[in-house]
Amino acid sequence: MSAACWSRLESGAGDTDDSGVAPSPERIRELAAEAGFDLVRFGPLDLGGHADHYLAWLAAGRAGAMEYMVRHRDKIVDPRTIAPAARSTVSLAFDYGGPPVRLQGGGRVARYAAGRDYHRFLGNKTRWLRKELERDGVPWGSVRVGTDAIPLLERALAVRAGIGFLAKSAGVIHPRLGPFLLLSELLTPLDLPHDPPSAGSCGTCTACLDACPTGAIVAPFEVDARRCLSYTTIELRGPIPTELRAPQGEWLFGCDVCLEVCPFAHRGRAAGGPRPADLAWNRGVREYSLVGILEIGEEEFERDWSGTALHRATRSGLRRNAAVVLGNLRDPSAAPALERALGDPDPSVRGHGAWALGRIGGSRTALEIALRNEPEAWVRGELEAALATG
Ligand code: B12
Ligand code: SF4
Ligand code: SF4
Repeated sequence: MSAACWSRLESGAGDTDDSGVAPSPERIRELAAEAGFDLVRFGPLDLGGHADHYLAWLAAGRAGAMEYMVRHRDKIVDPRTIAPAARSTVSLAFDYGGPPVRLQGGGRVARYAAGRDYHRFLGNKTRWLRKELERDGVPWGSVRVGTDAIPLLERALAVRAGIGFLAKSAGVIHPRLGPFLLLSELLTPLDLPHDPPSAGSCGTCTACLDACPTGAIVAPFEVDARRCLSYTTIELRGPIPTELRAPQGEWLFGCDVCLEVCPFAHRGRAAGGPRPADLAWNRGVREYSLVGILEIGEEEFERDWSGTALHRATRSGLRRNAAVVLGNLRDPSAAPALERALGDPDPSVRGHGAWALGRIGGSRTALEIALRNEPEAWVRGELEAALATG
């Protein structure tokens, strides 16, 4: 144990006495690897310039309707408010790279969402690590677990700890493992020796800015969430802005374009080799087609999609997204299902179904009948637009 860099654990940091022997940095690195993490680094809690950048980002309205980002602003910019005794972060990363995720017959899903919900499996790994640290003498209850479970700027903490470099896509990239990294962290009362900043940088590359289908990367390092497909297909409730539907292309849930075009993309697990069980595609992704999703019932949705990240989009959101993708694929064989969708109880499904039929063409009679019966003004607008363009 390298005691030189250790101070005694803070008095009152946890619920038990603080006289335990703290685990060494080497031991923590070993345990993190045993838990299944690909990277572990130690860093400060202080966010440096990231806190101001976050506040400016919020002030510019870039968070859209993610009001929790505003509500928890004070905690997010100062991690000590949620972990007063914390002194260092144990920053963790998991490489989820792999082949593109395609549904049968068309439709794409962001790679991070194809297996089990990462909040669960990475959360379990991180909590296991916390338990081991407590077993090794860190006061019980003094360590907070991140994994998108508490208000934290996870990328900022990861960059500060040297997990990877901050990329122009706003992501954290490791020079050897690439951009397909999920982040997690422990806020600990330990004085851990901080790791140096990561090597690597984007250099003069701008591939992600050029390729983003919606122009959501409005400047290097700056994403306007309101334009990002990961926001419109997952976080946004209700109608997707009309101008963002065609650029959605085949993306049913999330988007990997800024990661796929990156020159660092074909590294780590993305380059091949064995894959952990947590990344095996879930039943929903394996078995459903876009029409199957458009017509999915509540019971099937819960049975086949709970425990996956896609569940967050809600049944209504996934059906809406499926309608948009069917419209973008312009496959006439989807028209009967989309015509049935015009009579759906969910206005979002009716409205996006109408838009999709407008893209495919035909279906005039179904659109005209639906227009006569439609109670919602915005859906009537979609039906009229579809009749005008179809
Ligand atoms: C809200 C959110 C989103 C939103 C907004 C994204 C965004 N860029 O802000 C939406 C829904 C659009 C989204 C999309 C995605 N997300 Co997301 N998301 C989050 C969440 C919950 C908060 C992010 C946040 O605070 N954004 C606010 C902005 C300002 O911060 P930021 O994105 O971290 O950007 C940093 C840089 O911009 C930097 N910066 C920029 N300029 C400057 C200048 C200076 C001087 C400084 C100092 C810093 C700086 O400051 C910011 C903070 O450090 C985090 C989890 C968490 N709790 O942190 C996951 C998280 C960021 N998402 C993640 C992922 C995987 C994605 C997607 C790839 C998913 C997908 N395939 O569909 C896309 C990527 C889109 C993109 N290019 O960013 C991972 C990123 C992992 C990584 N290696 O970077 C995270 C960390 C989740 C996790 N635990 O792994 N996400
Ligand atoms: S996830 Fe897609 S839409 Fe969002 S910033 Fe990246 S490329 Fe653009
Ligand atoms: S595509 Fe280019 S600019 Fe974008 S994150 Fe990768 S290296 Fe950086």
